[in-house]
Amino acid sequence: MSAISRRHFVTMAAGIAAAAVAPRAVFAQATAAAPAAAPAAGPFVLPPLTYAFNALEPHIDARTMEIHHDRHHAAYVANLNTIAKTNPQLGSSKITDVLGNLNALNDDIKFAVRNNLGGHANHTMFWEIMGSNGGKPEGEVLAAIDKDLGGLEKFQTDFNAAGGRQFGSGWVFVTVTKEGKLAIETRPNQDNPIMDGKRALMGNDVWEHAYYLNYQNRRADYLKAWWNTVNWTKIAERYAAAKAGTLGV
Ligand code: MN3
Repeated sequence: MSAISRRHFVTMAAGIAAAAVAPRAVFAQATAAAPAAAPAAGPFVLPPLTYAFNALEPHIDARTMEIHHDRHHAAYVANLNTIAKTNPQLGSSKITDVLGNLNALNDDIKFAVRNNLGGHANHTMFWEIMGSNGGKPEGEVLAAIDKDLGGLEKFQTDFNAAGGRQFGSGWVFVTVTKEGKLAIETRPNQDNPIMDGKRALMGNDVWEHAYYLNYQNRRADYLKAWWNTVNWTKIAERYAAAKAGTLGV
């Protein structure tokens, strides 16, 4: 091997090694089909939507989806990459580990990590559990809804009511234990159940940016319509992962 080709090989090998390590920090990896929505300027990557911006219409309009994903979520990712420049351990840690132990962080980044990594985790879950081929809850998830949440109709009514009561910005979640037990819980801002040692099976974003273009102040109408976007196949996968102890964000 000549010096030049050897150097080329070494560079390539280093690149492959870096690529093999990098996905550890990228918990929602890009699929081959969808281009990344933001340039990779650090260890955190905006996960591309796996459906079109208009796929959830008329329940969530394309413009809201585009702004929500490409600007709001992208901003959390960009902020994390900025923090990671001076705190590289942030980019090489598991997101669930960081969110589950925020008090281990230095005071100068704790608040920003809580908001931006929480926002990154929340939105990654949010895009994943929506889609145009929603289906219905069945099997184990339906059995858990019947057992813990009083059946599908009561669950949806109670979930919408909790989302409506959340004052200001925040989220309404269904949390899930390793035993598969479900509960409806809200969180303010970009807090996530991981911060309390729990996991979100699913959740809805009740920040005004999630619905204001189409629904203005009618959050209740948005909460009701949102059920038409829910991808129960994904939620069944998340439920199985939660029971296996492998559910990420
Ligand atoms: Mn949002």
